[in-house]
Amino acid sequence: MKEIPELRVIEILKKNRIDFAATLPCDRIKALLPQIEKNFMTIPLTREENGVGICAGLYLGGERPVMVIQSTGLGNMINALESLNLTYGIPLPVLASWRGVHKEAIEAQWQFGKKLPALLDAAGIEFTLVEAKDEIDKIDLAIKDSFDNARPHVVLISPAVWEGSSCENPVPCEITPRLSQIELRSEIRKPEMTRFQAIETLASVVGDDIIVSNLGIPSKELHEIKDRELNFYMTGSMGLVSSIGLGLALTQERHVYVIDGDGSILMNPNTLASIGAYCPGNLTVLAIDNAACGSTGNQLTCTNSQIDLELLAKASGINDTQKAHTSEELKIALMRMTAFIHVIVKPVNSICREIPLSATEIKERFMKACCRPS
Ligand SMILES: Cc1ncc(C[n+]2csc(CCOP(=O)(O)OP(=O)(O)O)c2C)c(N)n1
Repeated sequence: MKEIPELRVIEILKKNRIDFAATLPCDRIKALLPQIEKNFMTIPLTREENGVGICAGLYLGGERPVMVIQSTGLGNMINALESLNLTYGIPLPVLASWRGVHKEAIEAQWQFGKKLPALLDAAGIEFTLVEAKDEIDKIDLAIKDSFDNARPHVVLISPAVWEGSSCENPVPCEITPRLSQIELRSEIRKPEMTRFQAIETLASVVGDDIIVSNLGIPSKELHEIKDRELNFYMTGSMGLVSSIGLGLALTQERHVYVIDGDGSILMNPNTLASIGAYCPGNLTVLAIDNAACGSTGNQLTCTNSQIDLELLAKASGINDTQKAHTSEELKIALMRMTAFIHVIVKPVNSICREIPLSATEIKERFMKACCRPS
């Protein structure tokens, strides 16, 4: 019997002990995606960059994730692959349906698709081309390379691979009829505490749980207040801290606290939709809102007068939300393990030392601590 290429890919993923797949569709892999869903815990994405964060969290928590996407999505992943995966040494095999080259009718695919190998090469990201069915086994080597060498590895899979396949296409599912209603009177008062005080409050209750902290000054403030192995300090990949927190929460029994910021949440609000889809009971996002990009000099964001992050979280499916203006209010919300705490603070940055750890040191001590029973 002729081998079905989609099923061969599934075999390779299983052989490599893949357990999670973060996916975003492409027409050319529409028969592969249901097979992925059938065989692995699948996280549907709304933006590929968000998947880089979620997969990093899954890996830090001890799992072996893969991403399955359209190659165009690599365009919005490059910064994250550089500043997160390559910087910290975090593996990520990416199976990308390579558009723009083989029998491509859509003009919008041509520019990026043709240049993609050169772009990946220039970015120092490992990649493998799979241009025909008999090259599918190259995927096995690419996945091994990614995990053995703790780096991302992109596999560009030509649509030629799936041509003539007898694999079934998915049955479409319909929208669920429902009534949506948000009832929330959300008052933002004059800020009373600083971000430093909010982080101090978190540090006073964290116990043996995990904190993932945002790039820039929040990580330095946390380090100053309470450096610990179970702190994962981000130094780049703006917008992905809550995505990493989500990935971790899906793998851990410990509680995962995320220190996020208004500027960062507004850069990747997709993360709220992903959190809303899973709402793991062991995840708390502290959306520390100083109405500014504090770390870059307090430039105003639109939470200043336009967007209320608590409403945004609710609208994204995170029902368990709370506002906190004072340390006491924050402590109560933390004790309740509220899923999303909108923490209103003044735009004040503390003077803190640089974190004296390399990215790989942060990762290694964190992963070691994560493996120890709480
Ligand atoms: C993609 C990208 N754009 C811009 C920056 C520069 N940058 C670093 S931190 C930051 C502000 C983060 O603001 P927020 O999330 O509100 O946190 P805060 O520093 O106020 O606590 C910016 C714009 C970056 N690192 N990455």
